[in-house]
Amino acid sequence: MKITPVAGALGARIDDVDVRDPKLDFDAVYQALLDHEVIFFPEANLSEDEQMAFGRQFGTPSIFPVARIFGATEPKMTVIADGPESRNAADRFHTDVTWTAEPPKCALLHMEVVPERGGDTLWCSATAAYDALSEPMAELLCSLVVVHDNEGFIEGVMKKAGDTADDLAAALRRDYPPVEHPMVRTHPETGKRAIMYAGRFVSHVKNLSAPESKSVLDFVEEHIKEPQFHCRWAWTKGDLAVWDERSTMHRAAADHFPQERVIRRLEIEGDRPFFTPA
Ligand SMILES: O=C(O)CCC(=O)C(=O)O
Ligand SMILES: [Fe+2]
Repeated sequence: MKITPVAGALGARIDDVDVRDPKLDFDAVYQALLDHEVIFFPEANLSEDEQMAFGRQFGTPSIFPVARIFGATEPKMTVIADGPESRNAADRFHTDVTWTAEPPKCALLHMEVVPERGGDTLWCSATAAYDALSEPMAELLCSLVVVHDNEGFIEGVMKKAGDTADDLAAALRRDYPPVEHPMVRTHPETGKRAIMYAGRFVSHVKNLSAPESKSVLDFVEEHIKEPQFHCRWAWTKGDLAVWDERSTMHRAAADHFPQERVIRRLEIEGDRPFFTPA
């Protein structure tokens, strides 16, 4: 197993390993995930079952809220496809499904259809972004609680499905009301602090006036755009990426429209985010 960092802040590729191998040193893989925050397995070429089996080693595969509303009782991959009819919507840095009380711990994304040009994914180290804050700004962010909701997600669903999604939107609002998360979270395993931010899943900062909340969120959105916190993966079909949702944010470059792009994503269940004061 050969681990090679791909950028300064985060990300490593892992070569010379078959994740299907029953003798896989999973502890070393998991440590690489904690150390590098996102790990890449070039041309892993996994079937759906193989991705699920590998995913189970990280924890309990989660049932995506939409699938749950449609009655799913077993975890299933989410296939995210975009093309001439629908643009890629993951075009802002976010952490996944933060509009639930216990957002995922990590995610496994397998590339199915790669556009001829463009279509990279970027990750941002939320720990590096936290570490770069000045002391007074870090102190301010550590004191804040942020309200996350699914309005931005519902908007995307409605755009794709139109009015037929009315019932789904109502069910999403009923089953997943707005939820509060710390602005800075403590990683439950490494103890590191990370900025918890989720783009269009973020509603407002609790207890701040509307303009104060907007200013703080604008600052965070601007701060995390700094390329020194990022790594970027140019996909080949069959590549697998695994990222720690607790220490990273990610976004699609979303520069391949109108070409088709298809990914298969599995989320692993996480715990309630928390902040531990020093
Ligand atoms: O399409 C991408 O590159 C990223 C999509 C995304 O946000 C996700 O899979 O959670
Ligand atoms: Fe995402």
